[in-house]
Amino acid sequence: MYSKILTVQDISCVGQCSLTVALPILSACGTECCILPSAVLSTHTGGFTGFTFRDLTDDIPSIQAHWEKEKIHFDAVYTGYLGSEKQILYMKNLFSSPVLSGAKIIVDPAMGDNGKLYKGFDLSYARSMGNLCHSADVILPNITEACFMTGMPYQEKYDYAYLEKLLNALFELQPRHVILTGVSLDEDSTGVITATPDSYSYYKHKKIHKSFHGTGDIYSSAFTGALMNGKDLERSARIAADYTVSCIEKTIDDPDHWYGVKFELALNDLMMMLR
Ligand code: PXL
Repeated sequence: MYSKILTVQDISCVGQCSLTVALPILSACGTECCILPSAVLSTHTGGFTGFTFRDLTDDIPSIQAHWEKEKIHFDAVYTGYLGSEKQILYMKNLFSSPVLSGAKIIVDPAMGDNGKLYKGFDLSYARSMGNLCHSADVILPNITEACFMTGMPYQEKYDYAYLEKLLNALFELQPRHVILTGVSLDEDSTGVITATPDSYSYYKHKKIHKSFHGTGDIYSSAFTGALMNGKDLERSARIAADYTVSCIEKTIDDPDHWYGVKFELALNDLMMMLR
């Protein structure tokens, strides 16, 4: 099943995140990857200082208008890091454009981790992102992003009761499905929850005790690639988790490689999992 996916996120020129991972991963999954860059940064914003930031918000309406004129159509859209609140509003408009009629809508509300928002984002941005979830078939927040979008308090340690509350709060945003990432109920494991409004399942895997930039983008790209290869939600969530772990394992022994993960070295594993 060859599908054409539009992904909207930034170009961090250096840093193995957003478009520089989404493009190769979606291509490796055998899907056509079209892009709408939300901003251009010299590096990502985690761990680097003095990075440049060119906001491309104002280019979005004319790019969309051109695609509409050309009758271009995508089978899915996957949004990640967006450069401004106005851009979130533009995404709402894009989601209802003929270029995306009948398309799967996948929203990764990439804006924070470890209880904090990334540099440049505030509560108002988080609320707007929560609003964008309303149109989505699948949203892929981590626990931090889920808390900021719903107003639930962030906790480092939690139990199933807390997670159920968080899922209920997320479903009030009215996405069709939720994949909640980075769910760790004990010291040695982490995992992902795949949820509909009535049920959820937990895929638990080994935890690597170091966090890396860009793994959320790698997860969402692999998830989208698997889903658009006809895998069901749960299977796609597992494939993406196994691939992300494999990327981290290929990086962990290299202390100089702190800004991202060597996802390229595990692309073959991902392709095998899609067979
Ligand atoms: O990986 C998420 C991400 C994407 N884009 C930019 C970022 C980050 C995380 O820090 O800074 C620019």
